[in-house]
Parts: sequence; C-alpha cells; structure tokens
Amino acid sequence: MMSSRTGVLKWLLLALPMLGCVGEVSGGGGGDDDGSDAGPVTPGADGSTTPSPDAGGPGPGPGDPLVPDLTHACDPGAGVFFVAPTGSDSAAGSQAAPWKTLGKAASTLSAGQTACVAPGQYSESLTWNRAGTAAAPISIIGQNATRDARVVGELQLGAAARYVRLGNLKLRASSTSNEALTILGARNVELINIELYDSNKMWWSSVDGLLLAASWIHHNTIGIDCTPGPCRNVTIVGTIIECAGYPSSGGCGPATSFSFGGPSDGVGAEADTANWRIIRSIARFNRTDGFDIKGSNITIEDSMAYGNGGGGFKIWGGGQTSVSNSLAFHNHNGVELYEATGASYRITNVTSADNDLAALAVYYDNGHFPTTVNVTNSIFAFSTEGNSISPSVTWTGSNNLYWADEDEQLKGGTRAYTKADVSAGRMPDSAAMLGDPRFVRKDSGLNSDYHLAAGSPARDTGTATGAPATDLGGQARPSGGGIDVGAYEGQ
Ligand SMILES: [Ca+2]
Repeated sequence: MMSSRTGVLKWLLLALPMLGCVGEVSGGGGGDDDGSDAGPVTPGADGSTTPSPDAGGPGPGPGDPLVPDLTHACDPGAGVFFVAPTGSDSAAGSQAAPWKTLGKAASTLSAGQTACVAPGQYSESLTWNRAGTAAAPISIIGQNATRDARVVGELQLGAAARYVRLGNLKLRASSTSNEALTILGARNVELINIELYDSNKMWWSSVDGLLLAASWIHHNTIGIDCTPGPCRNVTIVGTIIECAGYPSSGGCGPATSFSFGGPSDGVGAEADTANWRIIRSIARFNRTDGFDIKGSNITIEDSMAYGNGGGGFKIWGGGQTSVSNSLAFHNHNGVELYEATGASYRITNVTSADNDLAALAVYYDNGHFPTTVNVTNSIFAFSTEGNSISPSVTWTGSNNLYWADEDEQLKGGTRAYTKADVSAGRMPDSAAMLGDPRFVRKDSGLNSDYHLAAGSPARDTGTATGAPATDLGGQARPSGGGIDVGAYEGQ
C-alpha cells in the first residue's frame, strides 16, 4: 500500500497536471510506531523527486529561494550538537557522544546553535522556549532529508520561542498527546521538510512570522488549524496538505459528498489572520475545505486545490486578497469568497473547472458589506452552476471565459447573466467570452488536463494587465500570439 501511494504521489508531483490514473490515494501505514511509512511526498527533499515548476506542478523547484537549504545544517563544526537514540542526555552532545532526546537539545541550545538528529524514533513530548536571533536562529534538524528522524509525542513551541527552526523531521502524536506540533506564541518560526500526520492537527495560535516549506501534512483531523489566532505573516511554500478527516489506516481520495464548512479543512485559519502567502502548494482530498483562510491580505499563487469536500480556495476576510496562477477542480465551490468590510478580492489567471457547485461564489456571512471582486484572465467552466455573487458585490475585471453547465453564467440577487448576455457583451466585466475552453483532456474524474488545446478560445485572448510572467507550470507567459486565459499558458 505504501509503495503504491509513494508511486502515485511522486508521479503526480512530477506529472502534474497530467493527473492520470489518480482515482484514489491508497492507504498508508501512517500509524505504525516503527515509522516504516517513509512518506511519499518529499518536495524539496532530493533532486530526483523534487517537483520543479517546469515539471508542471506546485512544489519548490531546486534552489527555491523561499525554501532554506538544509544540506549542510548537520556538518560538524562549532555550535553543532548531535542527538541519537543511542545517546545520553548527560553526554557532551558531540558526534561521538550524542544526546538522547530532542528535549535536551531544546533546553540547551542557544542562538546560532544546531542539534542534528540521527535516524530513529524519539518518543517524547517537549516545550521549546529558547530564542535565537534573525542572524543566528536555533535549529533542530534531522540528519537526512528522508525524514528518518521521527518524533512521536507533542512538540510545542512556546511563547518565548523566537527564531527557531525545525527541519527534516517526521512528527506524529502519541497515543496520549493528541497533538504532534503546537506553536503557541512563538515568533519567527521555520518549519522545513516536516511531515506531520496521525494527529489532531498542526496547531498554530498567537503566531507571528512562520514559514512552512517543503512539507507534507496528511491524515490529521484538521491539517493546519489557527484557533483562536492570531496567525500573522505566514508563508506556506511547496507544501501538500491532504486527507484531513481520514484516518491514516484508511487512505483517502477525492470527495464524493460535498458540504459547506465542517471540521476537516486542509488549512482552517478562521480567526485574526493576516498577511499570508500560499505559494506552489496543494490542498487536496480534505473532507471539507482545501484552503480556508479568513483574514486580510491573503495571497495564493501557483497552487492547486482539488478533490476537497468544501471550497477549494475559501478566502474570506477582506483586505487586498488575491488568487493567481492557480487551479481549482472537483471541489464543492472552486473559489469561495465572502463579503467583508473593505474587501477587495483579485482573481487573476485562475482556472476553476468541474466543481460540484460554482466555479466561483461570493457569499455573505454576517451582513452585507460593499465588496469588490476583480476577475481577470480566468476560466470558469464545467461547474454545475454559474458563478454566484451576493448583492453587495461589485464584479469587475476583464478577459474571462465562461462555460458553466447552466445557462446563467453569473447570478445573484436580481442579477442574472446568461450565455446570451456573455456573447452580447452585457457582462459587468469587460471582454467576457463564452465557450468550451477546450482543455487538453476532459473527463468526469481527476484525469483532466487543464492545459489548453490548440484552438481553445482561451488562447491568446487575455490581457497583459496583471498577468503573471510565468504560468502555473513555470512556463513563460505570454507565449504565441498573446496572453492566455487561465492558469496555463499554451506553449
Ligand atoms: Ca498565448
């Protein structure tokens, strides 16, 4: 089973957006204490399996400037200590005489120092409350990028933790700890190449300054939960968040029953959240929403949300919030926004297709607030309903391609724009187009390829205004006769 999942996911990452043969992600043995579940998704872990943008999918490319390089983190030298299952906490912490626990490292290391963790299992819970500096962080790093250093228990970054880094580790809750990683009050945290599974959630609250890079969050009750917050200045890059709400013994797959809300989001950050950037990341096969982020100034780039039971990209706090170069398919709603005070949402070069309800919906939560949604160069296709907007929404933008299953392509309150309205130029966004986007491959499951076939009406019909210089696959935009509409630029 494990190797099957490994194969599927590695293939998926390398081949995205081909997405062939992915009917289901088969079950893994994530619950085993011996850690034999090596884990398939190691974006950034090694050159051979790192999905680069050129490979056509999210994930950090080699040398991604947003992903700290841990290659030499464990090189022996001044300030580098060692932890091994065979060690002793009364030892010197040298390579020849390593410590035994991460707890010893967490209570000993000071600014600029690193603990290198040897392969093996560490069954312990600990609170890390030390402070490094911006120039000299404190690091606890697994020796190998394969995450063969496994922690079973609860690792808590406490309120005094500053400039701390965790890398190359596999984390899961113990039978008594419930959580595997909680970040409560810490500042300036870096989590690099972390796998977290079989836990309640990765819990963040009162967090300011957090980088989650090249990581894999899977088979938890919630993937990442920010409750009650605040969680500010967060960057998630090259990370896959999947299978929330599924036990690790049961595998997971694309949602077949769709729902609003619910407890098992991939990312559930619904309180006091601001200044987030999601880049080259995937939320998929979560029982409810993919990315559910309520806050201001949220930016999503080069990312995917698919097979989630709720909204793929649910972004709903206001501020200057944007989704660009991203793909949503087979969710409940592809992109789900909400009215909010001062909200200005910008959707640019997004492809949202094959969603259960709408490609894009704008709802209201606690009353109506004037909300602007600027939509440019985007494809809304093959969803059951047309885009749905609540009455206080001003719909602006240009060069979008509409192809919802029903006749109404944009609707809400007293507004209803049919296919004829699109064709006749009566849409509130300018240069709107109607037509089958002619994806390279289209089927009823997850085997569609959302690149544009030759002759697609989305080819060369976009506007250069605001269009990213590369597409979701890292290819140059424009190519050919002009900017393409949607997440992919035909080459
Ligand atoms: Ca083009």
